[in-house]
Amino acid sequence: MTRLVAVSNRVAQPTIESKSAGGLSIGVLSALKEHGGVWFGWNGKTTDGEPGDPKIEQVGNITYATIDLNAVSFDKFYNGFSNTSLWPICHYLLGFFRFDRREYEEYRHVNTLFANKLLPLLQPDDIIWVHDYHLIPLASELRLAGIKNPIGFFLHVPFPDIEVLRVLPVYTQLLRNLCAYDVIGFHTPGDLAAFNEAINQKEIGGIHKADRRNNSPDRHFRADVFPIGIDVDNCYKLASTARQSDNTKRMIHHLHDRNLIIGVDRLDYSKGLEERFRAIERLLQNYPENRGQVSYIQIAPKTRAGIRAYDDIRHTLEQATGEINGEFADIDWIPIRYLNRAFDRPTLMEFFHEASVGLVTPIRDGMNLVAKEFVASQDPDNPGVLVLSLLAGAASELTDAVLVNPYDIDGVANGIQVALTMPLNERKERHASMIEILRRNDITTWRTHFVDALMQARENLK
Ligand code: GDG
Repeated sequence: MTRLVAVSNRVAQPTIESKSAGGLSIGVLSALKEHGGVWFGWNGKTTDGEPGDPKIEQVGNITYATIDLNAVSFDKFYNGFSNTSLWPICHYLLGFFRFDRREYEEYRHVNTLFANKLLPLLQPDDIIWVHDYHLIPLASELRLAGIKNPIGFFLHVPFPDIEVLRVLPVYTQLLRNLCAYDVIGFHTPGDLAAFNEAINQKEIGGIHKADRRNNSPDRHFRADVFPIGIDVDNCYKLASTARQSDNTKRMIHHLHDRNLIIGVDRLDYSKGLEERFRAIERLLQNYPENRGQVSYIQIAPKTRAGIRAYDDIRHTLEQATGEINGEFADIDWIPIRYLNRAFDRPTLMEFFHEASVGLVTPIRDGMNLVAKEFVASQDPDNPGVLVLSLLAGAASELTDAVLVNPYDIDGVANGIQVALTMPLNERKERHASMIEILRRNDITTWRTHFVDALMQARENLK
């Protein structure tokens, strides 16, 4: 029987309490829950020595196979090349980019290690689905070890334009590594177009559409768009238990019937939080009627502690919150509640349900699941309005959101004002049209289309 083997850097293990799993884990877990299979990757623990054999744990229809990583190796692979070279490049944020060849070598070493630890677990009929930028060379490593199974790769972050990609000294190697997969998936047509342009560059020997061979004369790869989605009904089910959780009751009590504006993001400089806080300030300056009438709650659980840019953004936001609250707060009201911690998923969906405005304004994002969860959590008879960055992948599907450029502080403030004052009929129409898109491209469609593409790759080889 065909097993689905998902591989990602981090595995969200069921036995470890994790309130903020992040977009990749949410997507992989939902796909595996439906299909069943194996999830292989790092368990979140570092050791002084070399990692041992994978620890196997069966929960329901999912087999979790996880390994430790050596602490020094992890630092160079994850904090270094993955998150200080690749992440900024993929998000067009070159001011955060740094390159160190030793970190790149460790990145390759960890990919070799992943391949070696995964090998003994693989069966001839398995289809393998590798996730995200941490593991681009994995298929090449598995092929070197003789693995013939179909292997797919899904990129959860944007694929950058060639002129940006070229800043990375090792980009040609990584492009060749990508071409070793049978299926390469992106969130948006723009990402796919950027990839196609990159592989046609002379530097990598120009892999043309008609001749997409991946390291062997009998294999071709398919690159395509698979926009990640959510479980729409599940979000609404969690959301519509509103006013039941203790946190939600307390939140509503302190809201005093004011309009709630909500943001939920991993604490990451790509999420545009500083610009968003300034847009709230501008809203209160440009539209003073909102003073005392709106409450903005920003939930931002910490991630990637140990990378300087992530500590810096925390300090910047603490300072901005202090300044804005200092300027506008009254005896019985503060404009911004900035919560630097995670909440459980049902509570988040309940908060979305209560909000008049969902503020999702990343300065670049592969897709952005929060935008989709916000829409799915709304009451169709009285929905809140999504204010969405044009630079998030989700904007290519959710065209009925209030679309804004996150760098344009006045523009975002204006977008929030439009959302706050939007008539009920228009809110209902926009919501209905977005729900239709969310249902069409939901998590099942994402998983099914990708797995079907891998099955097809196997057929093509016969
Ligand atoms: C990457 C790409 C792409 C957030 N805070 C809490 C919490 N979350 C959940 C959200 C959502 C997920 O984490 C975040 O997903 P996003 O898509 O918004 O962003 P990334 O983590 O950057 O995800 C992104 C995604 O992969 C999927 O391909 O869309 O572009 O960057 O589900 O609800 N969950 C809980 N508590 C929190 O405090 N429980």
